[in-house]
Amino acid sequence: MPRRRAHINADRTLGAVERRTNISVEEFRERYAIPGIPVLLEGLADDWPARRLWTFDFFRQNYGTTNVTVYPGPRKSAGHIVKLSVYLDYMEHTRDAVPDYLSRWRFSSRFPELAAHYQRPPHFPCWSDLLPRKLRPCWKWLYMGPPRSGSWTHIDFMGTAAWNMVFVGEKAWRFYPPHRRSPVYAGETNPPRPNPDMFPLFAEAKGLSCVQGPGDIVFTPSNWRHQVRNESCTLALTENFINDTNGHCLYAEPEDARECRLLMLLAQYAPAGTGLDDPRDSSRKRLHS
Ligand SMILES: O=C(O)CCC(=O)C(=O)O
Ligand SMILES: [Fe+2]
Repeated sequence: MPRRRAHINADRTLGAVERRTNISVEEFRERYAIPGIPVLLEGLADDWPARRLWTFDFFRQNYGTTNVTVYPGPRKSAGHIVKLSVYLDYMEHTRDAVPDYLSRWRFSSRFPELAAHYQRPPHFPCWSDLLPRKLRPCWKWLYMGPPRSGSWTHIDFMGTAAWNMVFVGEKAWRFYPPHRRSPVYAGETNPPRPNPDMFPLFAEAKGLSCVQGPGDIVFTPSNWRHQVRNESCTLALTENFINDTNGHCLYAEPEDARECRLLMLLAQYAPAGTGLDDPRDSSRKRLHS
């Protein structure tokens, strides 16, 4: 098998995301989580039952009649509902330039057995675990998509960080560091080919890239803009988290009532001294570009 590409060579301004094998919790925390540096982690999920069980056939056979919402193109847009088996057929055959994407499938409340097929690595503790069970947000999603599907440049919600694990296929990631006046224009640009007249600074946008394959976990730190493109038919899991390494990134401008309630809950249940005492304190703002 050819050696996986380390990163996307076409972008001269993108360096390679570091690739680490069997990293300890302590080293991950000191070198990547606290400073907020993306990293690709190998070997953290080798013993999950999901590594062996989760294939497209497995989902077709066991969940094919389930309704899922798929989204046309990588922009946030209204989705439409289809049976999972119908989407998998589409995924395997489509030649669409901008294909429909099964993204953000909240599988775990309806199918808790799936969540039992893996165990979150101890590298990513989350304050949401401290909330009473029935108030806990469910920050777990499955993604399935054909080549050319993916997610446009964005920052994850509420200042959370994320880890993402691929089971089948390959994802190409581009990361751009937090920056008040970001040359990726608040994610308006769609790398790799934004219009230079509209986005003149983009050519200088420095960042990191990597290609993630089965068994690799990608860590996205809080406030890093990132873009993801599926290179082949891809099946992946993502979870977001907030803990003492990135709690200072939780922003004080909730976008809706649900986020507001969640911030209040975290302020109530997260450990003392986290800086979350008053989520309404507007001095703690999210980074804007
Ligand atoms: O795999 C993807 O398309 C996007 C993953 C991601 O960035 C997210 O869930 O926020
Ligand atoms: Fe994301």
